Amino acid sequence: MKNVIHLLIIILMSGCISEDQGKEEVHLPIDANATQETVALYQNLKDLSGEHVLFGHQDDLAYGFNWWDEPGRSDVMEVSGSYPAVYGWDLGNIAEKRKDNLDGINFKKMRTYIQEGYNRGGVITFSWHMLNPVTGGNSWDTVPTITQILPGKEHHQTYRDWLDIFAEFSTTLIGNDGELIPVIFRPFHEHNGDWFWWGKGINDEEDYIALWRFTVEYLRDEKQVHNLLWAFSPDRSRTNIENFKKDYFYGYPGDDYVDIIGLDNYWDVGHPANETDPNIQQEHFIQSLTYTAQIADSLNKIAALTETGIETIPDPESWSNIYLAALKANPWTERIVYMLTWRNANKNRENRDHYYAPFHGEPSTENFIEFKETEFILFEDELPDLYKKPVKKEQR
Ligand code: BMA
Repeated sequence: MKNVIHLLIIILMSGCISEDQGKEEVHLPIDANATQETVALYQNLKDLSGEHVLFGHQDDLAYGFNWWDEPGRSDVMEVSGSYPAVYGWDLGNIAEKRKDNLDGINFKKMRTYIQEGYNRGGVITFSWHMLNPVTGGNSWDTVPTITQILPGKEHHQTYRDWLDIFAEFSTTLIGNDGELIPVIFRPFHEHNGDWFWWGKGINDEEDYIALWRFTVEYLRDEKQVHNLLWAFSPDRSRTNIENFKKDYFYGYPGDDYVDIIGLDNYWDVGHPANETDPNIQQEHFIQSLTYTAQIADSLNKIAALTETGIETIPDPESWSNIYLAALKANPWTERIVYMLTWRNANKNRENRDHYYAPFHGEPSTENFIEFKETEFILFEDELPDLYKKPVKKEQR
């Protein structure tokens, strides 16, 4: 009898294991050698999708609307009681080994902010307003560039050198747990626009794809960077909503080169250049999120609103009426797993009102607190451990 029970237990267990393995197989990032924490982050985000949206903010720990470089501070924390769940950082200027990024954040300090966020359980994402490797100008120096930096081309070595610097920065980010900090890397964003040197109309689509693929292969296979999840993020303003599912794929490098199906959408949330009626804009916002989530689902990937916001937050109820309303609009929009609002530029340094999240005394604060308090939206203080292997839903 004892033997029969033993056998039964073994049979039952092996059933569980193979089911687990099956699940893991379909949930793996594109890097087969991704670190355990990176895989866990990917799987946990996928598990949270449909249940919660993580709130994120660019440059959150480095400065705010009226402070600069004061340890522990964060506009989001000061108004809501919690740091954001997602921290965006930009590596613009790193390639030239400059001390500071393009918005004045010292790279050594950025490293400590990244570590602080990770140690508290937050998610880190990088964009890279990369200098132009051909002209030495900035990201907005829109001369045809990609064709000159691909393998075998005149400026290829410069590009490789810059990736080496990126690799060195990314592989020396270590948390208090002694592990490499996973990063959602979102290179060459908004490439369907024509404002960056990697953009549409300036380069051929196949060159953009070749650049993306080279970048993945070089960092992953040659430089052995294994703490990255790769996010693709076209801009909504250069898609036709009627044709979104086709337009989205401009420059798409392929399923083996992308983990996160992202969308940058400032356009439908009140962009000053968008003259569409606000109610229609809201409908378009919902449609764009619905389609993004459907695309992600069809590819078995994760969907995210990789950049959003309205400069100066003209509508103080927008956290409920625009963002939450759209994210909760239907079971598809609910699958967006995080949203990243852009930076709160420091008023003294930049002498302009360029902020996208509330700060102490800013009129949308009250509504932002309501937004934070909904069960659906997660800030850092509500996060599960995203870096541990996920517990299957039914075991929670
Ligand atoms: C843009 C603006 C710029 C900034 C750049 C990179 O959207 O905020 O001021 O330099 O992002 O962060």
